[in-house]
Amino acid sequence: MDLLNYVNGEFVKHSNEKWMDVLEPATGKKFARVPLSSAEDVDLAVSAARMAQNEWGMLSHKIRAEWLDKIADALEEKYEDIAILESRDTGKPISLARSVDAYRSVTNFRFFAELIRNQEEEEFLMDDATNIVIQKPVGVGALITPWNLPLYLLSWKVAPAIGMGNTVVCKPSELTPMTANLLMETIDEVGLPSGVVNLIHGNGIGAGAPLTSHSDVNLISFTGGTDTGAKVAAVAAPQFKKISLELGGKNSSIIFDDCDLGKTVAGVTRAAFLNQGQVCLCGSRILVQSGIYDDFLEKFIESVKGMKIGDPSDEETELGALISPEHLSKVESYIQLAEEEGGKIITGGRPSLPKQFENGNWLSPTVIIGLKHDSRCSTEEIFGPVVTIHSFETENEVIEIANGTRYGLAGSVWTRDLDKGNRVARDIHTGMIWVNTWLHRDLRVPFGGVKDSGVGREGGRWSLGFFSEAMNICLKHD
Ligand code: TXE
Repeated sequence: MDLLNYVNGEFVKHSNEKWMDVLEPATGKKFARVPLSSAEDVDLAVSAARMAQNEWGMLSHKIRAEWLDKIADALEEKYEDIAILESRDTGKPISLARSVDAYRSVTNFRFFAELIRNQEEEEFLMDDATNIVIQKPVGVGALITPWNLPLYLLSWKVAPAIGMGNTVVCKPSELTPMTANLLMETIDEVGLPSGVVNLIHGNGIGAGAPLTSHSDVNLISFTGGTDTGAKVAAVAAPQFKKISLELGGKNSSIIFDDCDLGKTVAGVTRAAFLNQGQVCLCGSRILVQSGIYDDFLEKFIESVKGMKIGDPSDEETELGALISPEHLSKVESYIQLAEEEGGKIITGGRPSLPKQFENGNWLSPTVIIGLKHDSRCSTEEIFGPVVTIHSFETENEVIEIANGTRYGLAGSVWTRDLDKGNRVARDIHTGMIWVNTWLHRDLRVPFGGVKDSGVGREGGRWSLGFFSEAMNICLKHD
């Protein structure tokens, strides 16, 4: 299947003859081709978005919210298609593609429809004047997404962006273009006005960079690696574009000796290895209070070894393949580094799987102990099924360890004492902390990180604020 770009309400070929094979991470088999578009294609898409923006921006919040509902309804019809396609394109287990990717993609559109429908102008009254604050569209938005949660993250951006009156050009990862294509087919089917949502396939150099640097792009919402985020910011800043960056993470799971050990082992295993550890929120540094270290380690290893790895289309599978051979070798290079840094690998390595998977990107969940908490492996983002485990004595010590990386995205604290959980959370320099849970998501709360995990917040009213320009009109009374 040769994918096409989606520009001004039409599926169109890109302007050159450059393509990239789309491979199944589980088998290495080619199953589609994605266009490697260029600046020329990007320019057409931005022009289409620009042409459509004025009329789209003048519609009421209510009308635009109805369009979001229409897209949600149409996506819901394709729930199983989304799950199957996302699982095939990313290598993640079908159960995860259903419960996380398909579920959240529909929910994102529904959630923002509801939130935007009920948006009202704000008033601030003075004795002699009335201040009215309105939220105007920013203009044309560039939405750039990564390969780990393709439709989940694309829908997270498209829904509030167009809901607030902007028009957009989407640029999904070249590694996982399939469900972005399904979203365009859906948008086309519901008859969304042409030019409101456009999509250009391609890689960072050929399509991503021309899009972020385009003079007619007013806003960029980017999710991806920290290094790439820095490049995007460097291009956007001098042009004063509005920018939101959701970047990498190296999140700590902090386990106190008064935790519920059974629940904690299950929760920390899920936080460590969901989506093969390829989620920026994953808990890849496990910090255990010394009193329960041995007990936790024994139960955690048992839990990890019990995870079913293999065929992503098997309902029972808990761990699928990594996204690409290049990413697999990046992750394995960190495991090698861990040994050089004095770490001990308790479990891991290449799994033995049926022949049909021999060309897939497979790695068993890997647990490393004995590393210093400031070693490279326990402070740099590995973004695979690899965790390092460290012990600590006191609350102050673990807060210092948890804050000892360049990142500040998320983390979790496990203790029966919620006051302690709440207290410790406040001293951790991240955008989010879960206490006795992980990835428990209320879409109304702010999502994003500090330090090298990014800039800005999306989610709930924070998305509405980012995807609009607040304006104050002050009416002086006679
Ligand atoms: O991200 P990239 P990738 C981290 C994780 C992973 C690393 C690379 O560490 O190893 O990022 O993953 C487009 N201008 N996360 O390759 O390279 C690119 O085509 C504009 C964390 O997915 O940052 C893709 O669409 N765009 C992250 C998108 O940017 C450019 C989830 C992301 O690509 C560009 C995934 C450029 N110069 C990876 N270069 C999270 N926080 O969830 C590339 N792109």
